[in-house]
This record gives sequence, C-alpha cells and structure tokens, in this order.
Amino acid sequence: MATIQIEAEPYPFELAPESTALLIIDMQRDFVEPGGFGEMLGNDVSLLRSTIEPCRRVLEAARKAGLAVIHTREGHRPDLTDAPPAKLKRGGLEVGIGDEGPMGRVLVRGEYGHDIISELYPEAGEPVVDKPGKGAFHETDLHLILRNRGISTLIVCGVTTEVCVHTTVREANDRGYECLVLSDCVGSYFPEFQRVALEMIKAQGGIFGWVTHSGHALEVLDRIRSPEDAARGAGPG
Ligand code: C5J
Repeated sequence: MATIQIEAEPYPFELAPESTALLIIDMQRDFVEPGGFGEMLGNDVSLLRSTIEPCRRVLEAARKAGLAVIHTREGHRPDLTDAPPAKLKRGGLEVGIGDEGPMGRVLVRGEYGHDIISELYPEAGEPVVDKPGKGAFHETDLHLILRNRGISTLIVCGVTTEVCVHTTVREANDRGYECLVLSDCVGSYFPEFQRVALEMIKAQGGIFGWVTHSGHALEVLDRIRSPEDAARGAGPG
C-alpha cells in the first residue's frame, strides 16, 4: 500500500487512503445548534459551531478522495433501556436524557435533536454508529465495521474534544488504530479544555495520536484520486 504524509504534531502522520476512514463524532443538533440541549445547559454553542465549516470541507475532500466516512451519534433507545441509571441521574438536571427538550426528547434516537446537522449529513453508504456512551467503540459495532473494511487509520473530527472525541481516540489507540485529530474540526464548550485535550493527545511522542490543522489534511486529501477516478484515469477533484 502506498502511503502519504500529513504534516502533524508530534511528527508527520502517515496514511494509506485505502485503510483510512474519516470519523465524525456526534455532530448532532442537540450539541451544536442554537436552541438545543447544549445551549439549554448554559453552553456557548458558537465554540462548537466554528468546527462546522472546516468539518464540511474535510468531509467533502474525503468523499472526493474515496475515503471511508463514518458518523457517530450519542443517544439512547426511546425506552432508555440502554442508558445506565448512573448516566440518567448524573448532574441532577431538570431536563436531562430522555426528557422533553427544545428539540424533542434529549439524546433519544429518532428525535430531531439527536440527528446530525444538515451541513454534515451522512450520504448513502456512510455508516452511522449509534453509541450509548462517550466512546464510539463502547457497546457498538464500530470496531467490526472498521476491521471489515480494512481500516487501521482514523482522521477524527467532531464534538466535544475532551469528552466523546478523547474517549473515542483513547479507545481507538488501545485497539491499535492510528488517529489524527484535526484541531479546528473538534470543539469544546470550554476553551481551556480544548487546548489541554489537544495537548494531551500529542504529548509524549503522540501517546494517543497526532494533531494537525485541517489545512494540512486538505492539502493531502485534495491530491488523492478516488479509486473510481483512478480507474477512469481522471485527476483529483
Ligand atoms: C458529551 C459528547 N459531551 N459528544 N457528549 O456529553 O462529547
């Protein structure tokens, strides 16, 4: 497999397009949209919304390059039987998981707020992994999907950096995946957590993975020909 390099920290990230997936974590209305659950909890969603445009550009480039694209959503069955009681109780919220919120029942599958924002909406053929926890590998078939597609490398976008992105990258790292996190495509409600969470990933020689700006990833993705383009002898883009 021919590999290519993306400028990254702590050192350049190597990938082979055939074994690389773009993983977009929890870009759901309830976390990202004004008037959703995140905002209802007092968070400034503009800090998360700044990730939408860079995520959209990376998603478009990944699709053109023929990379596997996988989306995740955090949420639960309508009867909440897959929600740990501890998670339901946590925070003692007046309106919490399963309750009627501004965009339907909070973090319940099938509700408007639970779904992915229109800017990044999955296309046919892009798996959507519904996860009951913070990590995308916990009690899901993500590992199976990735193994079946021969994926060993993940480019990671989504929210929130220090919660679902971090948990997923740690889980992926322990399962042997190489993860590149795009700093402007992941967002936190807390600027300090954003900064430190990114530092933690790339510390100690890349203890959980690599970090780079989407610009560096786009420079490389834009040069990859999709398998369909390559078969037709067409150039990228
Ligand atoms: C949180 C997430 N923050 N997607 N979920 O509860 O990070």
